[in-house]
Amino acid sequence: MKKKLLKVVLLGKTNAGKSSLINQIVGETVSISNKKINTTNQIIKGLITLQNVQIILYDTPGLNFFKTEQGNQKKFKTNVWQCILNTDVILFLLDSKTINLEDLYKNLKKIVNLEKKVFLVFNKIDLVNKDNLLPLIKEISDNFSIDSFFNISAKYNLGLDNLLKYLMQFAKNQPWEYDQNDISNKDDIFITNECTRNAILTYLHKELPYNIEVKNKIYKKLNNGDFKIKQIIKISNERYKKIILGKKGDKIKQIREFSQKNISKIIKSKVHLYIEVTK
Ligand SMILES: Nc1nc2c(ncn2[C@@H]2O[C@H](COP(=O)(O)OP(=O)(O)OP(=O)(O)O)[C@@H](O)[C@H]2O)c(=O)[nH]1
Ligand SMILES: [Mg+2]
Repeated sequence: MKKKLLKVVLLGKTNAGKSSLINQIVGETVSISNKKINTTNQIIKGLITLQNVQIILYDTPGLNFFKTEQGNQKKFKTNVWQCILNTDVILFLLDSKTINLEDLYKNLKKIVNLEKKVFLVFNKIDLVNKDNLLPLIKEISDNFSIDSFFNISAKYNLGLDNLLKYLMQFAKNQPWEYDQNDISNKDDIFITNECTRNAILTYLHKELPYNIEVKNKIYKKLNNGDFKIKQIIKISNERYKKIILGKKGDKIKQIREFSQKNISKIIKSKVHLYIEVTK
């Protein structure tokens, strides 16, 4: 069978469930998800190859990413825009519980004239009554030419088979860009660093989690099959150290344990995680 390729970009506000959807489709965690806002901070590709079709799913930072950080936002917008232009299909994801039509229309106006397929995906269908979405779908179709609407739950894997099947028909006769078994363009070190960033997002509040960077220092498979991983949390200000460590080191303990557990799940091995906090 001839090889086919399909490039799909996921767009939507922060917390719409873009990363959750990609992970559920790929079947592994390739992009961290969190109930805190602005979890994804760069474009990550999730990959799935079904028979002769390879699908590249581009996870993007939420459309309202850091409204206040002008420099960052500009760079991120350029990257996302280039990514959109490079793809065949746009999946615009909505959190069905918090739809703001004015905001949606503002975003749709920017993408509906690009001559790309645009699908509107109502996510978190587990939290709402589907029937309540019907008048909304009617109103949106009256105003924009949307190629198709879907109801899904990324978290509970509802409606995803249907969505995937539908997407596959838009694949083009093109060589694949990745190996058949690849699931992401990122390596294991990336996702293990991200697990610690996710733990920091979970256990620390306000702006602090957004001002740190996690780097890998040691990533080693031991003779018994366990992994020894050492990471550094890079902080921009010395005073953050106390906050990250917490009283008697209780915060960093929680962060380390949470991250270690998630890394173990992802790399399917026992992990010994060490974390250092430095400027
Ligand atoms: N109930 C429910 N929760 C969901 C569903 N999909 C995602 N979530 C939750 O919504 C939150 C945000 O999910 P993410 O996947 O991080 O959202 P995102 O769009 O990638 O967010 P950013 O990276 O910040 O742009 C997490 O707590 C998820 O568990 C769903 O179908 N149902
Ligand atoms: Mg995300």
